[in-house]
Amino acid sequence: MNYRNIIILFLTSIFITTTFAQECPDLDPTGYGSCDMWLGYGWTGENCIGISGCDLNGDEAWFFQTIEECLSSCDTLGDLNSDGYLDILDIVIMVNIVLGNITPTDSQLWSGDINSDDIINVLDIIALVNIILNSSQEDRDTWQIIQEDILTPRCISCHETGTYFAQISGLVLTPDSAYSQLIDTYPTNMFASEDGLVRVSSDSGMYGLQLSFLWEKINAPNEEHFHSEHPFYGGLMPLGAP
Ligand code: HEC
Ligand SMILES: [Ca+2]
Ligand SMILES: [Ca+2]
Repeated sequence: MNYRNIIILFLTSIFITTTFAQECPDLDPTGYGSCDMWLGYGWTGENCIGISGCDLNGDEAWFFQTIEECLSSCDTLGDLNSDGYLDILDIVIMVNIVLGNITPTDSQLWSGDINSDDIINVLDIIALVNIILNSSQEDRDTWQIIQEDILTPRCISCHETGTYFAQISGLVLTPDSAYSQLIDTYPTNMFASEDGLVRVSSDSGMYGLQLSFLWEKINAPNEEHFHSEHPFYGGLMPLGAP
């Protein structure tokens, strides 16, 4: 897998979602009485934490000796926000960890290290994107998937020739023009353009990602940064979505 295609891969995985069954029940750490007796590590739904109490209430199967044992039994590789789905939200969190914008929790350190080499880096991002893509059993090429699954249903209601929104954004995302309008082109937004961003950079790896305005426009967990540091970059896309 080539680093050069990471952004395209990244885009591809938007709105493709993989579901799986969560293994362990969510324990309530305050639910075992007010004694100080050490019970073990248990899964709370987001993380594995140490739990004390008076007795195990019949939950002995869900308490573990070490945090690693707990994470590997209860957490899911790739599910960084622990919502039971593998999707773009997990990729966005992982990218923000790699960029140093988010300090990962124990659970994220475990679930984000897809290739088990004890660090989270661009290789894990590629691995996660691959897991998500492979699960959807695609035989279309990447750009076709982006166009048919993302741009056409989610974006062209506004970004279509002749609409007012296409006019003010200067961006048309219908199949005949999306690729040529996105890759290595300058944004209409003059603040982003002056900052040296292109819409989607074909530069390699994380550097290309940081140069891409589209990344800024869809990186929802980073919304605060987006609005405070770039007050003139416009709205997050798709505009008006939750
Ligand atoms: C409800 C209408 C609407 C939808 C849906 C929408 N956009 Fe936009 N888009 C706009 C408007 C309006 C602008 C210009 C103002 C701004 O940047 O906020 C814009 C600007 C942009 C820009 C910056 C263009 C530039 O060069 O300055 C990008 C990139 C973008 N949209 C991508 C997308 C993508 C990708 C989607 C689908 C996931 C999408 N938009 C969905 C209305 C929309
Ligand atoms: Ca998830
Ligand atoms: Ca790793």
